Amino acid sequence: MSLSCDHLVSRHAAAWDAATRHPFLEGCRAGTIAPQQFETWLLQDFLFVVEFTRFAARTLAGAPAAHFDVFINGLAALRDELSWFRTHATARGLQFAVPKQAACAQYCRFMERLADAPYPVQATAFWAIEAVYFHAWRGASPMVAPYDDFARRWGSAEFGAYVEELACQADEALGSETGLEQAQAEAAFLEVLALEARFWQMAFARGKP
Ligand code: HMH
Repeated sequence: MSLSCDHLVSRHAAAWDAATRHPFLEGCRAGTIAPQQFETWLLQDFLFVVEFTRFAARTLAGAPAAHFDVFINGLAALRDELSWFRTHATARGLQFAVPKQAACAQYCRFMERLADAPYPVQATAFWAIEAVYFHAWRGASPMVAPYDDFARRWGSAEFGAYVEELACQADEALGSETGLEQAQAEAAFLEVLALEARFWQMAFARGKP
């Protein structure tokens, strides 16, 4: 049987939950998150998205031409996202010239390592990275202001439709692959889940005394 994105999520339900539910998100929903926690996430996520944009470009580079449109639209959305992050940071008086924290640096190194992976593995990891954000923010919606703006960015039906397109492309790529590459895709999926949980925890722990 060929591997699919749906299988991956149902096969690893506990790890999926750990990546998409966190007290950080509950704090944003309820408005109880401390500014220092939120701002840690904001700055580190910007640094993450810079590297994620590079990963998007590399994934596009190895994709069949029929998959270009979805990635090109994704890259355009990332361009807007980077400028949106800058607007939010400026409004809060924050500077992006901060070092990456360990959890962020580890996630970025993972995406760099995927440069050598076959396209089906990259497509699966790319889908997973967007899919966890959709489920995480949507699952904790609606959020109180000012966090509602963030929940809408990744929790919207429109973003969900994009994630679905990414899943279709990853499924198609996985369908024609050998067991070895499917195993590699599954390992990358699990690594994304572990890195996500660690990223939430990094931001959450930052604001604690
Ligand atoms: C940590 N994971 C993290 N940040 C993001 N912005 C996304 C996923 C989705 O783009």
